[in-house]
Amino acid sequence: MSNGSPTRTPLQTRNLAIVAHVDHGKTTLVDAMLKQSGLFRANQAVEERMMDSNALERERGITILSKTTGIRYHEYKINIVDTPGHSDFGGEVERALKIVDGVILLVDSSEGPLPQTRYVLSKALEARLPQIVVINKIDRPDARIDEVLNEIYDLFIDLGATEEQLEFPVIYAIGRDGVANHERDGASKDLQPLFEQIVQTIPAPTGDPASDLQVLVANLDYNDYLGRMAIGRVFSGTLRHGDEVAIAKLDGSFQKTKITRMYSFEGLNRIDETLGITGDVLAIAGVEGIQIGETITSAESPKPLPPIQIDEPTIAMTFSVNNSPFAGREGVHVTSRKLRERLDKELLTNVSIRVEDTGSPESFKVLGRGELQLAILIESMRREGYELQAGKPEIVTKVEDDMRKEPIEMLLIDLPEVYVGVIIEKMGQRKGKLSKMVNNGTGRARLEFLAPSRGLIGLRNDVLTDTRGTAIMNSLFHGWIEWQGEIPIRPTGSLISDRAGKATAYAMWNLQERGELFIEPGTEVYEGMIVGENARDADLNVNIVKEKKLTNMRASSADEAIRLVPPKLLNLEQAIEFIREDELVEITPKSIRLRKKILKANQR
Ligand SMILES: Nc1nc2c(ncn2[C@@H]2O[C@H](COP(=O)(O)OP(=O)(O)OP(=O)(O)O)[C@@H](O)[C@H]2O)c(=O)[nH]1
Ligand SMILES: [Mg+2]
Repeated sequence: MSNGSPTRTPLQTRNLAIVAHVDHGKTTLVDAMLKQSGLFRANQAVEERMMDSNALERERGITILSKTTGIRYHEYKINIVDTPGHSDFGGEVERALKIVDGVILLVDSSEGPLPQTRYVLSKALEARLPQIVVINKIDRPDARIDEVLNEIYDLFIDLGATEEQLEFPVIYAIGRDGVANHERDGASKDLQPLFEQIVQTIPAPTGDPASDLQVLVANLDYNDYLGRMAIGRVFSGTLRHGDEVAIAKLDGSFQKTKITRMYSFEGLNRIDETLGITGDVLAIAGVEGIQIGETITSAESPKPLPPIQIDEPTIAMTFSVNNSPFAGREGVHVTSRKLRERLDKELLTNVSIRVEDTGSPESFKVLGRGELQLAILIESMRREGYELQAGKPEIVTKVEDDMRKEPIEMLLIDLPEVYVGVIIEKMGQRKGKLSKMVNNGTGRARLEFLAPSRGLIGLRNDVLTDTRGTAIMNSLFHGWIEWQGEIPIRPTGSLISDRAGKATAYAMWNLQERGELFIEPGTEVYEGMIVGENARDADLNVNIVKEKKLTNMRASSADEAIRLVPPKLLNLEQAIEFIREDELVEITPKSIRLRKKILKANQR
């Protein structure tokens, strides 16, 4: 056990979160901070982006969940929360901000502030958290350091920052190389200037270790031996191993319990603790049934902290039991009870997700912050052995002042000039209004739109196709507006298998001029399964299992000459973006299939 000395004071603790737009280098900077705090042996091989520890994070190269680590710097203990930068995971950032006393706002030296920079900064300003601005990746050949700094000032002003808030310190960094400086061409070769700045700018926790206990629970964890664990921050008082405490539940009740284990965070490890004082961030066991937002507090004079409240979900999808003809072939968890249990488990840790009943016991309405967030949930479920079907994502609307309102988003598209016309036209169809256009003379332009969130569903694929993969798109929830009327959906129909069987190369060869095919030859299909996109606007039932009649065969060499256009195998996000209201994505651990809700051709 370490660190249990009661002589420690909150003055030696710093709690901060690193926030930024996606990919601006947060997790990489944390790597460098961990390495330079002496946690590893000199030549110890460590992975890149150590904090991105779950499989989906590593595969996709993005952070999905906020995670806490801690380092030592001289006599200080610095707890760092690495947050995700993708807008769908904004709930993770909001939650992280509840347990810190300041933030590092990271901005890429070339990309500058982007929509999620705006979002995280607005949340930090709202919470009155001091910031250290880090202009990162200054090694980029296309760095625009001075311009970016000006853009950051503009953003602060735009968000109503006070004079005092505008006096943020600026650090220039190459996170990947572990270098930080106060001046853009400073001589420091390590992160010393950043560590110093943290100690100076991020205030020590206030609150009295001698007063009544208040620990806010911001995250949950599970341990096979210890059961459910709460990850929280001590806001006041002192917590000891074995203490009898109360959990102030979200419903206002109190539940007595005994603390059985406590850990602090150090690098990638957890350190056994006997004592936690004001300001400490701890993982705590002995709190079975605890939920995010609840307070662990004194049993004698309980003082709950305000529960964590975060922004509402904006998108909904129906998850239902797989009832396709292939149901149960590939998954282990296939019943509605299993589905419900899994969703309930998700609700415990994923604060920005909601689940509603639909009137049918077979399906649930799952609400979240975006398509990616829901796709990640589905992806995790299929890896755990679940089968399910997902419907087309819908935007959450609300009625206010007798008016039906829908969310709008600020959308930023950075693209080569030549595509500006095409994209403005496309956005027009999706009810987007161009609000700003910047052309910085480099051959690329930046378009800013206000568009209904509905109009953004499936947009990414479209824009990438139109711009040959060169556009960069970012969007941010902007507010609510009056329902904008119908938005034309996918202009194409589906190619639908009219019978069960195995797709043949011969049939596919004949079908490929109709549109793009989604499956490989040999794939097993059922009646009502979508096998491609029809170039025309109506659905078309096709026979994709047709065998070549032997009598018509010229020679066997002709058969080998069949050259199929490679099929477009949709990944989960693409499949979700593709389907219409009367279609579903069928997800199993092994397959992603698309289908009509009504399978029988003669019933559609
Ligand atoms: N040139 C350059 N690239 C960097 C630097 N720091 C990070 N990168 C690269 O930027 C990319 C994104 O890095 P991450 O650390 O995953 O970014 P992040 O902000 O954690 O991303 P999310 O968590 O998904 O929002 C990676 O390819 C890094 O190698 C840097 O200082 N210079
Ligand atoms: Mg990251």
